[in-house]
Amino acid sequence: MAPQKIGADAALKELDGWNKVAGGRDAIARTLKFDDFNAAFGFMTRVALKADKMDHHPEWFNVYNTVEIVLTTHDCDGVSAQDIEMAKFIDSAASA
Ligand code: H2B
Repeated sequence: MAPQKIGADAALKELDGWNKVAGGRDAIARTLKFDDFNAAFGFMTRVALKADKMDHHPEWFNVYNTVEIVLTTHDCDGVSAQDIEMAKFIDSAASA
């Protein structure tokens, strides 16, 4: 069964540090900065393992110590509970 769309506005009420993406797409975004590439890639590795377990994958872009992340659920064409779970995991992994 496809996950249910919650929508970015409702999801953002449960999250700190996340924003709506520009351009009308129902998705949320956060940009994180780390000390260096090693820290950024270590974070990405932890998130990748979680994503694989959840079968829910971020859209992301990395340059050196910066990771730009967009979360949305392709199966329902918008933000779902899976994105909220992933966003919370990302926040905890980034501050670990
Ligand atoms: N990730 C995200 N972000 N959204 C999805 O809808 C999604 C996914 N669907 N990862 C999964 C994989 C689906 O394509 C597979 C077939 O389960």
